[in-house]
Amino acid sequence: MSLDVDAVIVGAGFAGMYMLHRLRQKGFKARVFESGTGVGGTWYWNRYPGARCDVESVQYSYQFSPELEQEWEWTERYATQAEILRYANHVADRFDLRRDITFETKVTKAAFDEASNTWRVETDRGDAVTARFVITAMGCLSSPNTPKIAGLEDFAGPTYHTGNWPHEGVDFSGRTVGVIGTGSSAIQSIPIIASQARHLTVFQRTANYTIPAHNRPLDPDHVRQVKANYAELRRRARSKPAGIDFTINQASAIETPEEERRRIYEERWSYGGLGFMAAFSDLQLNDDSNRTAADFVRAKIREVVKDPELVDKLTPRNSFGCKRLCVDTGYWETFNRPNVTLVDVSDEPIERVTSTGLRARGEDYVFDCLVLATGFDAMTGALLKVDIRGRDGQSLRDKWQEGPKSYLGLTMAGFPNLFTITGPGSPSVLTNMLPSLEQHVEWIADCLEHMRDRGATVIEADGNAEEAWVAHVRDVAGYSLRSACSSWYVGANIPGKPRVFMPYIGGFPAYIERCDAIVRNGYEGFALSS
Ligand code: NA7
Repeated sequence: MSLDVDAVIVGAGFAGMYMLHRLRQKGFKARVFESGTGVGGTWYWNRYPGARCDVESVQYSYQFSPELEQEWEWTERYATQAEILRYANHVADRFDLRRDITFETKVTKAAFDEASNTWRVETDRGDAVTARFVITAMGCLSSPNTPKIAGLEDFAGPTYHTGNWPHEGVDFSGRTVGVIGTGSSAIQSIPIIASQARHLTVFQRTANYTIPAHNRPLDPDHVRQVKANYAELRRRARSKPAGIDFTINQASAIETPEEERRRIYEERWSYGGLGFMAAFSDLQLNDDSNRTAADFVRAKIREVVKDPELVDKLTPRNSFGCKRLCVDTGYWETFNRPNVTLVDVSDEPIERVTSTGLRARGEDYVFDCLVLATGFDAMTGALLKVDIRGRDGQSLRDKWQEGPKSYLGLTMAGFPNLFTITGPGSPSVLTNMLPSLEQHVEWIADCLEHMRDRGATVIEADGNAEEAWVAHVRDVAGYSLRSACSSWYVGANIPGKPRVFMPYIGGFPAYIERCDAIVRNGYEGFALSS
């Protein structure tokens, strides 16, 4: 049977773009399908006001090309969505990627044909492509969650989801706005929406922790230094659990004398950003240690927010960093503004959306525009939207009925020649996504090359190896307080989703070592055949 391409890649975000480039470098033919009109993935869709990456720009960037590293100029400590999207477009142009990307086309089905050991991939535009391999590069937070709130379709004004924002932007000047949600997207957008809108009403189900970004233009001297030592920075980052070059304090929070502990927290707070999580080594391991961080942040809220009733509502009750930690610019300060109202819907769900606003806690709130900052069906949502069928026609939806099961978050038993970049069971969302996806892309490309060299046409994860990996992912998660609260990490934001801690929390270095060891041991846990 003739193949149309060696590999179909699903998605032209950072993972799909690099996958295409890497496969081409190794002489494989690939076709990328992308539902958007352009490249950039997350940064293509999430154009809401204030959207930024909360990993510093010099680290949230590709490292596969030293030339690219040297020529691209980041302008701020944390890059805006617009700047990251420009970078993605620059990469697409620089490496001439577009000619192998089909835009505005969704992959709807991928089925493995056991007679020919190939995949048949179908799209919503009627394409039918045969490929030896399918590689998903669909992102972990790419399937927007629109909550099933009664009456949502009755709202007369415009409704926007932060994860699917209009390309032309939205000007809220002089308008009244309702925002549902207080996760990262809300925390980034609320200060900006509040500065434009006549009035903003925020509906909060769970109060969240956030650390100030202290964003600033990048100092050219600092950039010169980074560029002169980029390889060293990348090496250090790779040796850290999150794949980000933070200074990790190995001390225990609870065993550190109070005054010293406060000094350390203050220092991290003034520096800003996600590095706050590394202030002590046991913040996610020990309840008492965690409480010291939680109390420190709660005290900061009291310092900033003037109205004690608001302080009470804005104070998170869950453990610190259990939901994804946020990074903000002026979030709590925003609630001191006279044009902002906070409605706590933690104990009573929003009753319904009406034509003029919404009804909650027995009251009607009226506004012109509604913003859903309600997150995503994380990690599995995008994959399960595609009808993926492996051996014996088994569907991925059936296989994952009780939660995702994979070997390394990369492959699955019963689904030969299918790779999932940053899939559930890999470090993915607990790390800097760029180095994480680069590691997956390189592992996959090396694997395909290895197969070609030895004449193998099929690779498949062994069921026992998969089970052992799933158990390992679950066991490691059990040590962390992060697995204990209702977050999107465990699927708790999607009604009916099985409660499983989806990413691998054992750390990036341990994960890389495991992937490399598997290769050294002749693709241990995989069956290769011709
Ligand atoms: P998140 O972090 O999942 O936040 C979604 C927010 O929406 C969160 O506050 C939710 O409350 C809230 N939500 C969701 N459904 C409802 C309903 N039905 N009623 C009220 N409130 C609701 O998504 P983001 O887009 O902010 O961030 C996603 C990730 O992107 C982020 O972690 C970074 O990694 C980048 P809840 O907390 O579930 O009670």
